[in-house]
Amino acid sequence: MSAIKVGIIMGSQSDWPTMKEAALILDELGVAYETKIVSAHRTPDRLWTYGKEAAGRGLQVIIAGAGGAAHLPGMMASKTRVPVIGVPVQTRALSGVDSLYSIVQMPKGFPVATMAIGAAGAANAGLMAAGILANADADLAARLDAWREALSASIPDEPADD
Ligand code: RP5
Repeated sequence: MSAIKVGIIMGSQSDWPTMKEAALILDELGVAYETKIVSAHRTPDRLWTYGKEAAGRGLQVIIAGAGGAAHLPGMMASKTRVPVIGVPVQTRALSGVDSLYSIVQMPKGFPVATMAIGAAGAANAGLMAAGILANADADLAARLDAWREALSASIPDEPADD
């Protein structure tokens, strides 16, 4: 198993069904990752330690998902120079628009690469992380190119009735 370069973190166990979409993509592409529950509000010390140690532990990308008052991605970006990809988790009360706004409007200086709300955003976060790592990993680049080609090939030319 190669060294872990991607951290998938989330604010709650309840975020896992969404964030698992990122993990499944990384599984498909053969990218090693770790998963952790790190809450900006409920476990702030865990957030601080994770951010402080991320670069030194060799993490190259952090995928951070949270819902509602989704401060985890932004706070993580403030604590580490490791690029943070934010995933707004879909909420019941406001359908994830609250999550999106909480993540996307970062002040100049501390960016978060914000994905779409929900499962598609989480899957795209996995693809984005793989794309970043592929810049320095020719084997991964070939796997990612093949993955993209297979997706394109799976799209029919014409619509069909069910
Ligand atoms: C956020 O609050 C989490 O990221 C989660 O999306 C949301 C709800 O958390 P639970 O109450 O389900 O644990 O911090």
